[in-house]
Amino acid sequence: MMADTLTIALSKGRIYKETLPFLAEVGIVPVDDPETSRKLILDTNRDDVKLVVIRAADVPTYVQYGAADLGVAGKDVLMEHGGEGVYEPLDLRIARCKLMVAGFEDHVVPQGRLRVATKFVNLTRGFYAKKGEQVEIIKLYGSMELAPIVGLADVIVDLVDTGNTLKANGLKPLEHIADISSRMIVNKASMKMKHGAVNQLIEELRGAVERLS
Ligand code: PRT
Ligand code: MG
Repeated sequence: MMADTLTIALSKGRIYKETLPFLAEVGIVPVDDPETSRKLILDTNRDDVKLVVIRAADVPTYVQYGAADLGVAGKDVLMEHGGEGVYEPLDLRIARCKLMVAGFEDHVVPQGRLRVATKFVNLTRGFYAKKGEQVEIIKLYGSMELAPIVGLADVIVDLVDTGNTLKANGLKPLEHIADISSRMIVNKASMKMKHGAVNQLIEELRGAVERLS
């Protein structure tokens, strides 16, 4: 019988860079470099493993619909997506950061609803709903740190690593929402239909994470 082909969805940048050593440790080496190649589907040294390189926020969607069998996505992206149709069997412990509420230390709490700017609309709604707070969420696609400065929002919900970006804009972390790292996710149907290949790869990667991190 022919071996099942596995497609793994990754995003360029830190997730690709930090996943590469784990893939190498289990014997998967891409033939092309996504940072220089324009190809969106990368061959690897293994005929049965392909990589697709897409936007970070699109990884759960590709895996949910089975366009990729597996993927690597930040917990922030997974929380925002909702995790429908995917399993999350392995924490790769890479691309770590914190999801925080941030703003001016002395920001005035408005009479009406707090205005929160973020690209994480769903998870932000969930966070404040859990606290029983009614907020107005303003969807942005980037540069969230600007929003409080120009009066677009009272606070932001964003990822914080060193805190340098907040600091450079006069903002402070105010509330911790979640610790973030990247996770291996698997399409639920692939987990059944390609169980042998998927499970073997996950367990090999689990070992690689233990050895390398
Ligand atoms: O960049 P692009 O628009 O293509 O997509 P993306 O931002 O979704 O991808 P990418 O590669 O930037 O991030 C992928 C994943 O890395 C995220 O989903 C997180 O899980 C994780 N990660 C880890 C981070 C950071 N650390 C991080 N520091 N993602 C973003 N940042 C940004 C943050 O948004 C803020 O602008 O870095 C800035 C803060 O960094 P400090 O060090 O100044 O605090
Ligand atoms: Mg980015």
